[in-house]
Amino acid sequence: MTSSDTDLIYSNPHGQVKDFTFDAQVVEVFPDMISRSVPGYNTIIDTIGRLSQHYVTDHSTVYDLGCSLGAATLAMRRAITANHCNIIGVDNSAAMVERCKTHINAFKGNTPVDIVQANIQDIDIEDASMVVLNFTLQFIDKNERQGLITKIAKGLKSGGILVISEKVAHDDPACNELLINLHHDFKRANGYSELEIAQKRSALEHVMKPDPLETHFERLTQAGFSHMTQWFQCFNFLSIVAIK
Ligand code: GEK
Repeated sequence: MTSSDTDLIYSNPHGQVKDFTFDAQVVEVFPDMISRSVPGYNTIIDTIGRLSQHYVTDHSTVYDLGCSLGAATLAMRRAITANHCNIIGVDNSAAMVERCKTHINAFKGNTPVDIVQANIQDIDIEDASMVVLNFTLQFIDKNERQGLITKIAKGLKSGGILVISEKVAHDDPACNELLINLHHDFKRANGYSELEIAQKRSALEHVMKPDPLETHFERLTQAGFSHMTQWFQCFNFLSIVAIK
């Protein structure tokens, strides 16, 4: 069964597959696309909400970097119990930002939310008690990742947390292949065809560059975090939390 918000972007042959962009066509189908493509997405969003309840403190700022349609922002706004804090959602896609604002405004909440169109490499991070990079770092130029994580570490208050969720590349080729195959099985089980899986893979090849888990831990350590744990993994998708 399909509806107008079902992801059918790669269901017909594209000839030459173009690099993936977060444009208006993707925005239309984004919730369906991400929940059928990212194993554990809903669990991760729920857990981001739960973490915000514990870690967001009074008079602090919360950042949702690469916020897309604001799923993490909404989960946090629902769960935050701290007073006088605010959430800033940032995305560089104009189409995402426009739809995200409409989406956020459709729900009520006590914590003010500001959705900003910008590159996350260019924004200031200040007085933060929680920062979320939910499947965003993998789209940032590899040379800019350390600078971004270091900036976030500096902008976090003591005791504040950074959540990083990513697709990862396993160092061991046999394990990497096993995890990729399981992920493709997951997509098949969610109704994606072989053509859709293959074309999406080509579209993301030059755009999304996963790191191994060890690289994330090394980067966090270099940025000055001394507490970090991987709290979730399903196939080659995982989530880490680091505490300042
Ligand atoms: C969620 N966090 O639903 N600056 C700002 N935004 C960027 C940049 C950049 N340099 N590069 C990419 N983006 C969301 C899901 S999606 C993940 C995040 C996915 C944005 C991009 O426009 C897109 O909206 C988002 O990062 C990645 O919890 O689709 O796999």
